[in-house]
This record gives sequence, structure tokens and C-alpha cells, in this order.
Amino acid sequence: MAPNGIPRASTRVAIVGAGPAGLLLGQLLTVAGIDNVIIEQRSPAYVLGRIRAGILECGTVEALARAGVAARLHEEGLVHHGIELSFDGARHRIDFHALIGRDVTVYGQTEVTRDLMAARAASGMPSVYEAAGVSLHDFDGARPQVRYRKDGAWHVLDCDVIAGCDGFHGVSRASVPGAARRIFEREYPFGWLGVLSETPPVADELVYASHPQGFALCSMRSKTRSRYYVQVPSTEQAANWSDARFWDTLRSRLDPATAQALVTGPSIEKSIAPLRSFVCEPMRFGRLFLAGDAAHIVPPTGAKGLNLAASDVVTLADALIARYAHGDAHELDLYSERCLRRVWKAERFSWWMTSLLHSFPGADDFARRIQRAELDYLVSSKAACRSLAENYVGLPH
Ligand code: RFL
Ligand code: PHB
Repeated sequence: MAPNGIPRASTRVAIVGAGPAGLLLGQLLTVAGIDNVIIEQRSPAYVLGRIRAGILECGTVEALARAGVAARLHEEGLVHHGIELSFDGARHRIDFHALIGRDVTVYGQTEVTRDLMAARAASGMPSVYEAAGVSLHDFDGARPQVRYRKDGAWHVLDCDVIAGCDGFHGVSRASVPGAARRIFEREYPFGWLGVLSETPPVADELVYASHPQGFALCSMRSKTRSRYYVQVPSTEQAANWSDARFWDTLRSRLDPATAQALVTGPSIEKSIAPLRSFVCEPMRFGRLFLAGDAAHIVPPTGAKGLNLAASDVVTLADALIARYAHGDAHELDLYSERCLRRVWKAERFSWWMTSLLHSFPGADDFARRIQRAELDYLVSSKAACRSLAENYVGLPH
């Protein structure tokens, strides 16, 4: 129990974390008339400063529309009908639209977050930023609590349910006793060094490049802003990479025509992200529900992280709506199992795309020939292209 004198508030759903998962859940619940409070440890500016995902599946776009935050996305998002693979000196297009009649949308996670934050502010639902010492209590009982410190003072939030949307390093998953959860994990011996630059993208669609020296990706945020990545060893530091070194490395991994078309410029942001596959089972512990990166991580190669966070959150919002609007708690009981089925398919696809396109230190000649044969097969088989397309645009929610 909170000591006397500590301010207490209560809500139905306490959401820990104001990344895309927490903000989208808050918005879907608010639209459905379900009270919620978001508690975030960082400032709004810090949350907005993180450059991350760029590709939205159709299901994610639909979820954002349902949350009432898709106006700018529909205006400014770039609809892409396919991607290109670059290897052995040439580019090969995979046309999602022709293969399966579906597309993806290029719209940065920063912009998704900005739109969700604006909607949150307009709704008047409470958000607490810069909450320190956040801790979760009694989620195995009937009345959980979230405690935190704000401006030096302790607060207690009583709730029915806690949504742990606090990312991979958050407190929610860590609050569950080790014996109650099972972790599945794979670390890759490399990371991605990413650069954002105010330059026109090298191609109309994303180019995923496989090269003996390592993977590279040409992505974008708009027609004038590009996002590029190169595979680097996991021990590498961004500070060792001048802009010139980055551009030279990127160019060396692209086919000649793409390398020649590359427009370079000063980097606006440069950072290294490690690559990891991770799943925590189950995703529910009593009245604590994990969603997004708090429950699972995929390597970014399949562009699935943000999209998985959105599909968890839609499943959780629907289950909470069933509980509060119709008194039906069964959907909450199904939450973990439903999410995990989709999560594992995205894990598989992201692991496969990563294995297909990266250089693995220590790989022998046999492994390299098999990888090349798989790329060759992929671009020459409609069935294989279709399988990639189905997974890339997103399996059904
Ligand atoms: P986030 O975004 O990490 O947000 C979690 C929030 O919780 C807060 N927090 C806490 N709050 C309160 N108390 C605590 N103790 C807390 N601990 C943490 C954090 O400050 C933060 O604000 O998780 P969320 O919402 O689950 O969203 C997940 C996505 O951010 C992530 O999956 C994607 O960015 C992954 N990802 C991509 N996903 C895609 O779908 N498509 C892509 O193209 C794509 N590209 C990428 C990516 C991730 C990358 N990196 C940096 C790993 C490219 C890269 C390079
Ligand atoms: C990005 O634009 O940041 C991006 C795009 C596709 C990916 C990963 C990251 O697979």
C-alpha cells in the first residue's frame, strides 16, 4: 500500500510507455470511451527524437485510421507497390501489387508518434511524461498499481489492467518473476549503421542489397529525405564513421547503376542499432499485458517491429472493449495466444530476410553458395516472390 500522504489516482487501463504501442493503445481506448493514463519515463522531445521505423503495413494504416490519426499519413505517406533486391551487380523488382494486390506505406515512426501525441493532447486523456522510478505492483491480484515519481513527488495509480508498452528495456517484462516467463532469443553478430540525410532517395522504392562485404538498405522518409543503412560488426561505434566513410561503404555494396545514382549529403542523424530476435512467452501475466517491443524484438530487415506493436495493440484494445462494453473477459484470456501466433510468423520472416541478405562472419563457401542460390531462386520464382510479398505487406491481423 502507498504510504499516507501520497497522491492516488485511479483509471481503468494504466499504460506504461508512450512509444507507438502505448500511444496507439491509448487512442483506441479513448475513442471507445475507456479511461486510460499513459506513464512515460522520457520527455516528449526525447520520444520524438528517436529515428526508427519507416514502413507501415496496410493493417497498421487501418489501425491508425481507426484511432483517428491517419489524415496526414494519407496525405504525405508514400504508397509503395514493391521493393527491389540488389545482388551480383543488378537490381530485381518484387511487385507486391501485381503479386497479391496489396502495398505498404512509407511514413516515419517519428511522424506516427507526432500524430498520436497530437491526438492524445486533443483528447484531454492524461499522460505523465518524465515519470521516474516507475514500478508495477499486484498485477497478479484484482487491483494492480503503478507507482512513479514526478517532479520529486511520489504518485500511485490504481487500475484494473496494466498495459506494458515500455519497449525492450522497460520495467514491465522485468517485473514478472523469471519462473513465470520463457524467453526465446537470438543475437546476430552485426548491427545496422543508419544515416538520415536531406537528399533525394536513390530509387523510387526501397532497395535491399546483399553484397559479400555486407548488407545495405536504401530507404526514405519522403521524396527529399533518405534513410540508408549498412551492416557493421556489432562491436562498431558510430563515432568511427565519418559521412564520407559511410557513403563510400554504402556505394561499394550497391550494384553499379544504383551506386552511380546515389546522391550524398551531410548526415542529419547517424546511429547503430543491434540486431536481435527475442520473444517472451506468455504476453499476459494476471492483469499485466505486454505489447510491442516489451514482448518481442525482430531484426529490422523485414520492417516488422512497429507493425507487430500495432497488431498487438489492436488485439488488446479489442479485448478490452469486449470486457468493458460487453462484460466479456474471454477475449483477454485469448490475448497472449492470439498475438504469439502472429508474432512467431513475423519472427520467422524477419529471421529469414536477415539470413538471406546479410554476410555472416565465419560463413563457409557452402553457406555462401546456398545463400546466393536462394536469392537466385527467389527472383526467378513467382511462388517465392509471392511468399515474400505476403509476409512483407503483413499477414492478416
Ligand atoms: P518503443 O518505441 O521502444 O517505446 C517504448 C516507450 O516506453 C518508454 N519506457 C518507459 N516508460 C515508463 N517507465 C519505464 N520504466 C520505461 N521504460 C521505457 C520508452 O521511453 C519509450 O518511449 O516500443 P513500442 O512502442 O513497442 O514500439 C516498437 C517500435 O518502436 C519498434 O518495434 C520499431 O522501431 C522497430 N523498427 C521497425 N519497425 C517496423 O515496423 N518497420 C521498420 O521499418 C522498422 N525499422 C526499427 C526499424 C527499429 C530500428 N531500431 C533502432 C532498433 C529500424 C531500426 C534501425
Ligand atoms: C527504414 O526506413 O528505417 C526501414 C525500412 C525498411 C526496413 C527497415 C528500416 O526493413
